[in-house]
Amino acid sequence: MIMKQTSVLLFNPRATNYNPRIPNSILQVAASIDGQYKWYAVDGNLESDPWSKIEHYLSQGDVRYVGFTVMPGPQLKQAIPYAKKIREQFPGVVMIWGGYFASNQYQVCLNSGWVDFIINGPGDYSFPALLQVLENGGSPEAIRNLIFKKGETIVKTAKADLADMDVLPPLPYEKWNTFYPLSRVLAKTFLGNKTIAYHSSFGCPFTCSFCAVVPIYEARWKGRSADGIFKDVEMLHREFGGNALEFHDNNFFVSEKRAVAFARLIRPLQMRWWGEARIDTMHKYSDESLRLLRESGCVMIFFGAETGNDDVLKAMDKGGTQTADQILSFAERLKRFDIIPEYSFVLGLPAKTEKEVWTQINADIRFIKKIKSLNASTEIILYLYSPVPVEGSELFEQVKAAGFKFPQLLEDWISPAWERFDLRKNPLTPWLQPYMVDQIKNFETVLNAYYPSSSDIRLKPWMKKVLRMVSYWRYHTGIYQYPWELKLLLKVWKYRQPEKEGF
Ligand code: B12
Ligand code: SF4
Repeated sequence: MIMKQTSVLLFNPRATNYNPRIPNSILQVAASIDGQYKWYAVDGNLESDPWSKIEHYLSQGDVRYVGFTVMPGPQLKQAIPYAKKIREQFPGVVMIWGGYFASNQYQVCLNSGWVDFIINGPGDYSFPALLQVLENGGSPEAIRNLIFKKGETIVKTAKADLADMDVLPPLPYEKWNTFYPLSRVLAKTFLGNKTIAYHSSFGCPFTCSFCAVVPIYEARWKGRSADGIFKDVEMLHREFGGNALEFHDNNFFVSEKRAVAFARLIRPLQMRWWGEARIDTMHKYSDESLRLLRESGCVMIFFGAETGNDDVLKAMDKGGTQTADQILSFAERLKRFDIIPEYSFVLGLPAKTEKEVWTQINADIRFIKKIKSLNASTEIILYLYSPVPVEGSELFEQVKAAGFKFPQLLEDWISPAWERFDLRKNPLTPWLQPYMVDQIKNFETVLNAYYPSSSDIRLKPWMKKVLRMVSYWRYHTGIYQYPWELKLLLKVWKYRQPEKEGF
């Protein structure tokens, strides 16, 4: 293969201030062009001033294409102003965005005038195909998973079939290691002090109507084989000292066969590991499989419990088979296997009346307390519902009818209010009243104090004891208002909620 003269710069905007992870998004994009184009990487998580690094590369004159990976939330704080600056200072550079924000909010990105092309979903074949057309001529319309503007019209090309991850090129860890030592992204977590972040499957086979994965993957899922995953993990363990593992798949446990095969392979390495799953899927796993997962080091699994209301679960299109009873009994079941269930809830969904919204919030709070009484080790993650544009879903239609609108300008996404919205912490949704948000936040504070997360490795056992004692009366009486004393303690001890960092 002949290496092209033109170079590509890939940028991972800052997503976190603590414990950066292996940037799988840009690594996988880099893999798709490695050997064909010279590429550079800038990781915003590892730079105090990424702009000067970007400017340095762009001033060399060989970079013609810049690729940003963009998810909603903090990444926008660098992605948006840097894209603007690149357009102003280096107008000849072609700007290509990918990632969940870019794919789901493509209009506002393209209308900014700073983004030329969006890779809509996986970029493994589309990105090199786009570069090929831009270098040698041809029609971008023929490229799958692409969105761009032709005059004033937005062209959205057809979706490609999901790629077979076992035949995709390996991630260029060694090359990335020449930009930044890989050890810097082997994070210290409750799983281990060098945690590998690994992404082993595309998509998800379900269609929950609040989920950003749905418009991109349209209920498709495809996973790498257990052997393929193990080979990579074993290499990262051997070559780079990785000693724990975090799966970044949307739904790692879709296939029991694959999960069990992987557990058998990884068991001798005795690494602690974590992944995301669905309750109804895993409730079908046999006891033997669950035992094996735990023996292999799987200590915690993240589940979207969402709500304890069966009608709301149905309206969310949670796949049909998840029920409140199942959420409770599965938490109890996992206790037997010593696997910690990490249950996330989406509170503040729209309803027909204000009273219904309020009643549901309080019902969910009671439901969460019931889960805790059955399995106190269950980790609870609370999110406020942030609409995702799942066109055609009943929920999104309801959201639009209630007067909700996304920002019309790209820059508006970095206003403080929208940033909190992205973090699923802000009620820009018209049906959610401030007193409702207070109730959720105050309950969350009391819950965090009474049951501090075991994934916060900085909190000492004595601190947890004090927090529990001080919050006891609030938790049991249900008086959550104004929990200033708890807020102060959590702040002083720098308590870190798992969802603030994404996990
Ligand atoms: C790792 C991760 C993080 C890391 C950031 C890692 C980093 N970049 O430095 C951390 C933990 C910091 C994080 C944070 C958040 N995250 Co996050 N995160 C993920 C996760 C689990 C994996 C991303 C990943 O590496 N995927 C693997 C790669 C290979 O897949 P990919 O990104 O889709 O990339 C492919 C294509 O999209 C495309 N592509 C992507 N980028 C680019 C760029 C170019 C140039 C091209 C050509 C193509 C391309 O090609 C790639 C290869 O096929 C995803 C879920 C997921 N499975 O993707 C959620 C996810 C992206 N996060 C999400 C969210 C909302 C957040 C938060 C903003 C909020 C939250 N509460 O979780 C927080 C921010 C917290 C904060 N710091 O304040 C959501 C986005 C949902 C949405 N509404 O769009 C996701 C989808 C999780 C979910 N299912 O809800 N996150
Ligand atoms: S199961 Fe999870 S990843 Fe899949 S569609 Fe539902 S919320 Fe999204």
